Amino acid sequence: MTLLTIPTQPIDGQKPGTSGLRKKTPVFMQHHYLENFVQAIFDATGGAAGKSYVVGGDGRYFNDRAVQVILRMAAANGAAKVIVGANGILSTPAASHLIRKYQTDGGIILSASHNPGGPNEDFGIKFNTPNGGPAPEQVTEAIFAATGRLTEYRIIEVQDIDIATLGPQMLGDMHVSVVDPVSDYADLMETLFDFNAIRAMIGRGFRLRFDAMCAVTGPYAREILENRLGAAAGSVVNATPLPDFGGMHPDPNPTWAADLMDKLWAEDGPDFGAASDGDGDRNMIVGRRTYVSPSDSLAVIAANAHLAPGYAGGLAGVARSMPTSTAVDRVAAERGMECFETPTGWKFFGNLMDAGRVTLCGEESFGTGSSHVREKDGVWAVLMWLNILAATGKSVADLLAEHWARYGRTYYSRHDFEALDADAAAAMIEDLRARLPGLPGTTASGLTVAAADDFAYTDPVDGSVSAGQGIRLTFEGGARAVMRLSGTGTSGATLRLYLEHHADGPDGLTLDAQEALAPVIRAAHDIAGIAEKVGRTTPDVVT
Ligand code: G16
Repeated sequence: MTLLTIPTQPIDGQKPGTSGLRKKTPVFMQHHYLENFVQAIFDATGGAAGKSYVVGGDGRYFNDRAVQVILRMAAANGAAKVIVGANGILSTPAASHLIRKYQTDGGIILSASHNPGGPNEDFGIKFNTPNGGPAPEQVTEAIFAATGRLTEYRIIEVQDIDIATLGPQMLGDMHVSVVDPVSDYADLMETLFDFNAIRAMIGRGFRLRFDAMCAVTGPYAREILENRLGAAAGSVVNATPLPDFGGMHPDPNPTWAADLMDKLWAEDGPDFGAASDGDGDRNMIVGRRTYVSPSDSLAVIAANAHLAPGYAGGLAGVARSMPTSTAVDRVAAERGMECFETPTGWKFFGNLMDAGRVTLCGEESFGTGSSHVREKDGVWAVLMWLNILAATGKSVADLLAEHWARYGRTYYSRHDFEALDADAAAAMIEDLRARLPGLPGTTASGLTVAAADDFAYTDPVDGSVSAGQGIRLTFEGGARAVMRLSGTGTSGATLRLYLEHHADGPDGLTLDAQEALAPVIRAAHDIAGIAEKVGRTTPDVVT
């Protein structure tokens, strides 16, 4: 075994986005690309000497090679121990749990989340801090700065390490512990939810379908839903993680999980459906002929979480990302809970959870989670819903209808315009930003702008400020449109247009969301000039 110090040079563009560094797989496979970024992580966080880490990923193409490189680099940089999921597999929430459980100095997670995987698709890497959460902006900026200063990286030359066999081994002076990716996580779920009640509901004939989309949650869902909770064999579909996700786009939304939607709309379809994404942190919840928008899911969970044993004492507070609908705010107001509005990105919830200010967090981007880990958690959200259904004996449709009857319905939709010319998209946002001060009082498509700003967030725990987090247009009558460019794409730009409109009820709660939102959709297009500036009139994906 030889310790090598390899000369290198900074590589442009290694700047983490909303959630780590995401690029096309061939970019990551370029000479030194992964190695440079890993060395920058170590350099920017005080070095790896004597430290311990968790390493794993969602199993996408290049995951296995990247894990070997990271282990060899951790050993060469003097790390004391690495805990690695068998075959390099860990869902993102399971990795977060292991970091916390074994109190490591952080973790390196390999995933491009909901982006497709494969030799010509996407790959990603991110660093999680010792609290188990995604590195906050100060840390990702330090990593980016370190990528610009690199002159060398350290790695040991050695045969591939056996990461298929569970148990301890040594890599030079570094301990490597290969762990079952599922068991610790599944045990944690048993402490939070009433497995007996869910098992009894399933025993009474409740049928469910979980679509793992050939991504990382298959083994987790099989163990928990089928083995521990007694769902019929085959309830978990697309359950084998594949390097290219079987060609699927593992993004749990009605567009990409269309097969699940079809099954839930079919005659004699199951009572409950759910899907998760590449790395297991996202979720989509569907009832029989009932789609639950992520914002509504967050609000329903906020109103009912106390029915799950792990949350019986109530929630300390809730948080949502700014573009997420205000449905949860209404629950928080009624319960007297603090409710925080943060920028897009799970990393912004970490301080609030660490400070004990919030228990439950959620985003419109199919992310929901709690302070049991510091990542959003797809399987957790599914179990929370199952626990609520078991405790109330209600269907998803009834639960949602009763929620709307009590709190009103916040109609919500996100329109994505993908693969835009990056310069044109940035220019459109810049132009809009420049016009914000003049917008209040003006009218577009019959709606009058009441307020217009660019969202800035001051973290209430550490005082850090994050500006430029999305353009907000609020209209008289309360409708809202938000626009921002995605920070997770790997080619061109994606414009996200988030739309909401609240109806108090009791009438007008059962409209089609697009119909209810039609006026605010028109106004947002008019004001931003989407057709004129980026040449699009219809979105590629609607959620
Ligand atoms: C990541 C972040 C989320 C964010 C989402 C969308 O999710 O963790 O907080 O809401 O991206 O971000 P954007 O709108 O910038 O594309 P994931 O599941 O991709 O890690």
